[in-house]
Amino acid sequence: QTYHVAVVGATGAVGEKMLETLSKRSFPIGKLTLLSSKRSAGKTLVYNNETYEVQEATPESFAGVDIALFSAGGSVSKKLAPEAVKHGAIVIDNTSAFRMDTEVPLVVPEVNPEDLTAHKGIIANPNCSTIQMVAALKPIKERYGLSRVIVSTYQAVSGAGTEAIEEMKQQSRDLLDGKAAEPKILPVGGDKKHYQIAFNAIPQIDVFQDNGYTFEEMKMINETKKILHDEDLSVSATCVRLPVASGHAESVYIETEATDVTAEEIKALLQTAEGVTLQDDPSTQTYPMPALAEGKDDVFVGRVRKDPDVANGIHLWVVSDNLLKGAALNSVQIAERMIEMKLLNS
Ligand code: 11C
Repeated sequence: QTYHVAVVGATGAVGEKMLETLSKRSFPIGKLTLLSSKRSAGKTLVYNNETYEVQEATPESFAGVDIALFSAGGSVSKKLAPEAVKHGAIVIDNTSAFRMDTEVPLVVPEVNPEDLTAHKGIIANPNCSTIQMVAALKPIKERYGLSRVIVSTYQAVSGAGTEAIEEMKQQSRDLLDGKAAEPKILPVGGDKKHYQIAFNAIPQIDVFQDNGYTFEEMKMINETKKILHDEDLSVSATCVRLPVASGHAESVYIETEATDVTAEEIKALLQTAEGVTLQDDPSTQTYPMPALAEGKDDVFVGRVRKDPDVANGIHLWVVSDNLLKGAALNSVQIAERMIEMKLLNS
């Protein structure tokens, strides 16, 4: 059986990775429709050696579509995802538009695939920084219980789109040439101030909320609780943008419910966890890094060690390609899992 797949936001950073991922995994596509905003419509893209013209996404674009992968920004999803569902499509939405909607499952297939059964047409793909963290934490929570998570992120500019990658490169060239950097986009396109990202670290991803946290930090807090089905879990986040093109890194401090867990036990557990690769050997300086994770599917975990003072405290370093497991790959894996679970119209 094959499916009519639509990619909304096909020309963006995640859209490009979605096409690569669908092709690489030989997703059973019978028909492919590539959609975008009016601005990018008319561009051509190649999929499996065939050239496709990208069309402007409208409600009518979804006639006959089985699976619509959305990654064109929250406002496009809010407007068009319900239209796609009306036309009978299953929507897998990579934006934050519906993630906290109680009617919408928020899914990482290795973590909470069972939530897919409750879908009403839209399934939300979590934020990239949340996905890689919960993939590492789920097996630990299951075996040892989890009471607290404190995460600090080191996030790549590709999370803010292709223009942000270009901004980082241009600023780097300008500064090395002795010219001034010209910040235009980061930290947030529409915010009042912009700061240099080249040779810098910016402790702001997305806009500030009234509680002093940024929206990215609140996404990590709220999405983690929803995906792990644990509203009582204490979660706090500090999200920082670094001049790295691809691959988010996270320093994660956790407290388990069990008090006698060793770092070796956590490592042994993660060694066999689905979608996780342990890279942890101080004697050979082995640990995950964004440059090693780029282009790879897994979530990489290393630097596992006990807190020196807190009996149930453990530190982890978690790295993954934010455009793959953090976005495109997770969306495609959701579609694959729905096929396996017979949750798609046949
Ligand atoms: C970033 N995590 O790195 C963001 C990008 O809610 O899907 C993903 C935004 C989202 O800037």
